[in-house]
Amino acid sequence: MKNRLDLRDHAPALRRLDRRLLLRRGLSLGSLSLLTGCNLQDGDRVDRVLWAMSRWNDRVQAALFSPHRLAPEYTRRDITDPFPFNAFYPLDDAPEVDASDYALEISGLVQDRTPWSLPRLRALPQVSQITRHICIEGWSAIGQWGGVPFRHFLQRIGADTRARYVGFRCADRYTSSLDMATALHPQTILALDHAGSPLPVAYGFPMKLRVPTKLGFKNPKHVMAITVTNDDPGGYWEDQGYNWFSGS
Ligand SMILES: Nc1nc2c(c(=O)[nH]1)N[C@H]1C(S)=C(S)[C@@H](COP(=O)(O)O)O[C@H]1N2
Ligand SMILES: [Mo]
Repeated sequence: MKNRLDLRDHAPALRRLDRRLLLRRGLSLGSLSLLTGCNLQDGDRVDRVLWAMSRWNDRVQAALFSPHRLAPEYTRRDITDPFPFNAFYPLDDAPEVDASDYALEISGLVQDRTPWSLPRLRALPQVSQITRHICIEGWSAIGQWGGVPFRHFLQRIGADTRARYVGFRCADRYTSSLDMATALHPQTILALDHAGSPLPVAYGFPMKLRVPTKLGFKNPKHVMAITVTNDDPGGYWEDQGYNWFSGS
């Protein structure tokens, strides 16, 4: 134990984590070193230890994620108006995607890689949901989104649903990714509408992923390309240390 990192150096942060684990999951920090499966060495930087914890947290969250547990749905009266805009740049810089030559790219572990035009996406079965979007920056808002159940879309393109991840690339070079269980969740939708009309530029025209079981940053807007893969695609915020699973 001598050359192990002394976790007591980070007591306040760890106490908070311990409390959260205990409250939310009935786990304790005592089990952490056993469960991480990584030896925390003396030379390890604190950020590496925290990354290791975050990856361990992903595994615990993925194990506890239920494909059947639904995010709460709300009524029209609950809708936040105006709905907030957020991106890693100001609204004026949001990408203007041309609807007429939009062609959603498909790659990876799928049978049919034919790109999708907007009329073809609109011809698929559509659903609508009123759910809460929660941003890691400390705000949340209730909105209405409409579009194609993503599970249906994945089946339609012959995706290998045993693959681990679905990755997204956006018109503004934003990227994100989902685990397959979340991609197949009944409330995950390939959204084309916001508040009953085609998505405005602010909220991701012409298409975004609406994932009410995930934090806002895992809801990519202006999606141009989708890939099904076993190699963790990461993402814009995921790669900067935001917890990858980020359930809400
Ligand atoms: N393409 C793209 N998608 C994105 C982002 C972005 O900067 N670019 N920001 C994410 C974050 S952090 C949030 S909170 C939501 C904001 O979505 P909204 O503008 O519809 O509220 O979009 C997510 N998806
Ligand atoms: Mo966010």
